Amino acid sequence: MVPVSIQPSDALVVVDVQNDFCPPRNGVGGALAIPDGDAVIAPINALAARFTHVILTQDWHPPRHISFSATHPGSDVFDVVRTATGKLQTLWPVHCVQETPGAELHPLLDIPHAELIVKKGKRSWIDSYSAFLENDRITSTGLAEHLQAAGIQRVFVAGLAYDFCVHFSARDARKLGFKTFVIEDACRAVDLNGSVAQTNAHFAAEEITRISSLEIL
Ligand code: VGL
Ligand code: ZN
Repeated sequence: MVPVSIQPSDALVVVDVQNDFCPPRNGVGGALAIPDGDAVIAPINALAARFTHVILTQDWHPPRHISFSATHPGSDVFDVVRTATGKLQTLWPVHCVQETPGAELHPLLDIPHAELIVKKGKRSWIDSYSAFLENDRITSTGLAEHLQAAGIQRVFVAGLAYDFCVHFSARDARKLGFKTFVIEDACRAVDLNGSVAQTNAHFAAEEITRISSLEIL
């Protein structure tokens, strides 16, 4: 265990802690519920209070988004298809539709000082797992520019899902030159076809550090 102390030039990126990725609560959310997804909220709230810079992301899809199996007649949820842009796309249940309760940030998330909310996956023809670059790998969400302007040097990533949006956000942060940490106990995974093992292999190869929130001083 190598403790890391939080600096003013660190940023916490809280990925997609939204109703649809958590078990339903009072009949709201759960469209793409990640097992135990709401268990990330308590550690994230506790950590966020100690960071000067906190950014939230929000999956924010139009109604007939390319990532929904309902948009592809004859397909099933979790099928992988090749889209018109040549990218492989995993198909999901309809989730996080713009302006619906399922797309709202989870009501127990308590980060009043969050400085930016990055909405991603907004365009019907392209998905965006990463908080930085959409899946065309060209279109910027603006987060990199925001962090660079704020003088951020290290990025800490937490949230949902470990093996999709946390995975791609952390790798892009690292590629952009930030020292990057993923706070494992503040994440939960979908775990689809070995996706957690693949995520861990990429993190190891790309010098992305997996830590526990207990190691953050
Ligand atoms: C996510 C699948 C589809 C995520 C978003 O936040 O990890 N996963 N859309
Ligand atoms: Zn999505």
